[in-house]
Amino acid sequence: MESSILTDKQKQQWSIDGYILLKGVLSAGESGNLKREVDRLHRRYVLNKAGVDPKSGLDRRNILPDSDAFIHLMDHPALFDVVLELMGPYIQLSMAEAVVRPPNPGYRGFIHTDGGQALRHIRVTETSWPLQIKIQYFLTDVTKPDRGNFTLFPGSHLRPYPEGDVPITAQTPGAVQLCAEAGDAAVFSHALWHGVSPNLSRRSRKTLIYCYSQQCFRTFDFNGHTPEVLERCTPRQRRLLGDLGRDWRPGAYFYSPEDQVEIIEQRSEVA
Ligand SMILES: O=C(O)CCC(=O)C(=O)O
Repeated sequence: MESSILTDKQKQQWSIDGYILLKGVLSAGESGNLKREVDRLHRRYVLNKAGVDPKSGLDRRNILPDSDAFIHLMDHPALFDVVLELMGPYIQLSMAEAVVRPPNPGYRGFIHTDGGQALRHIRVTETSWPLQIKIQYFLTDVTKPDRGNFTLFPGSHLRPYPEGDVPITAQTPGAVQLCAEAGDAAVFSHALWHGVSPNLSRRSRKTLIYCYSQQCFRTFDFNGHTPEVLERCTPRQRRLLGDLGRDWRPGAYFYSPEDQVEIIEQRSEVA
């Protein structure tokens, strides 16, 4: 990609802090529609189950089969060019998750890095493509701390974070609880320590989390996709889901296919 989508200030924040908060990337109509889809999943997979605590939240992975709106979001025009600018074109979608975090007084929140034991030990330089990024789309307003805020430790993607016996929480010095409105999105790098604050409000916080990784990695949420999902996708979306245009064979991911840049950098199409 030749021109930059990100401003100098955003690029600087990405390098130094390891995240950026993008304001108003989804229209009110889009975020409202996605929130309704998340509410539908919440009812279907949690609240409508016999004997469930009505205050239960939702943490549903691999949501692409559940709605075309979730498929469309994987290369949404407002965000996908940012993904390409940060990561380059040799990428795949690694996860798509819907989260509802209900009020939870007494909960301390949690902080972690993604990718288990290994990924937190890999800290790339400021000028490197990241191994992975995540986008958190906010579908409800979270305008004050302790409302189930997405919480992060700026700069922790560049240095070993002190781990010890004291649990790291949203109250640990250095933690930033992001305040955001429905339609905003936070983009963050793979080794950034992050998590969620307690929700002391009376409203559930609702978000969608999409993760992209370099194509030579394993995906987190998917082990292949059904023809039913792939038929609903554009060629670019299918490529993001691992359809390389050829059958898997040893070495299939050693290099990306020759048409990778052409397929991935085309403008978004609506499926
Ligand atoms: O719900 C949250 O904000 C936490 C998200 C998170 O921990 C993650 O994306 O790994």
